Amino acid sequence: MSVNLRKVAVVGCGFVGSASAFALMQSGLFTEMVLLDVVQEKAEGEAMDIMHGTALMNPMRIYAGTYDDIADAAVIVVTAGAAQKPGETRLDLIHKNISILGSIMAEIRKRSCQGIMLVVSNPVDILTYYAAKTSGMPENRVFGSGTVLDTARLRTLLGTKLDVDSRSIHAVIVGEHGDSEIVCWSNANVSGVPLADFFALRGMGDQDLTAAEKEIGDDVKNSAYQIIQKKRATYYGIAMSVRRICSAIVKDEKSVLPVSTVMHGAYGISDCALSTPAIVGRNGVEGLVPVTMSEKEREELLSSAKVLKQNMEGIDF
Ligand code: 6V0
Repeated sequence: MSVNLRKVAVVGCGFVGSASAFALMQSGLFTEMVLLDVVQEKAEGEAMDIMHGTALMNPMRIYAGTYDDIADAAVIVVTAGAAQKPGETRLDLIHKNISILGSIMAEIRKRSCQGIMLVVSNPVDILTYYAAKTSGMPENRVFGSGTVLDTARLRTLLGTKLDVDSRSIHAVIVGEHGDSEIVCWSNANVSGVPLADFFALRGMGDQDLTAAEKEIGDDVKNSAYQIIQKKRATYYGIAMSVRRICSAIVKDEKSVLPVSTVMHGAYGISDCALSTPAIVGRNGVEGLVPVTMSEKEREELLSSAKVLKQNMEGIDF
């Protein structure tokens, strides 16, 4: 079946699915959107609600559909599954969400989907690996939102600290989307200006930089826990991350984004999926971009892969 480049599907219409659908409706990237949820009424209600906004925005058809409807979608966004409760880690969700993803992959496998599958449900790296192995789709067309959200959080906090547009900040988080993730401080810069120099420009010294690295790194890591504690779920930030990734795909932007992909030896890592900067375009992940890291960051990346692999033990891929 050929791909309809103007069609997107969202599987799972909870907080994240509905916020992503809302962001995608406003993006103008698509003219057709299929929503699917195990609770059919949920998909129907969200489709109606979001569809009413199209008269004020972009013409678009939005409806609750079936797996047959999603087979020709350019992007299938998977957000189905249990979310973290206060105090739970992403890795605590593995078994519940592997079983949910298993039922979704069984449906995807039956159809010859030629588009791209973007996994968002947590733990996103393990579920991405599972989806890549079980969907029947080629690996370059199955990837996870990974640390795109964490990197956005990092750039936002650094932008605030430095009083500069966060879009001018080049800094990336690699590894697990979760507690073992790594901020690549060693190559962070503001439009090519090293962080230490930009701190100096703002009247701050090396000690301020060291303190900020610790404080901001912790804040990024803990932001999901804090938001869930305060409002039960996180969804706007990830919805905008989904929109950003879909834009890279549909417009064939070849953007460098830290999405989660199956690793085959880069950085000494294989047999798991995690985030490192990758080129994203119409064909999905078109290659990894080798990011310069300090020795310590490299070691932490290897440890992050180890954490993921330990948590994958016993799962039938
Ligand atoms: P939610 O609000 O409970 O929504 C989950 C939805 O999935 C519900 O509407 C369910 O009915 C639906 N669902 C369950 N099983 C199926 C199935 N077999 N087929 C179709 N739909 C199904 O959770 P929320 O939307 O808050 O979170 C969804 C997932 O996204 C969770 O795993 C979160 O941990 C994860 N997130 C991932 C983020 C990331 O950066 N990757 C960020 C935020 C949340």
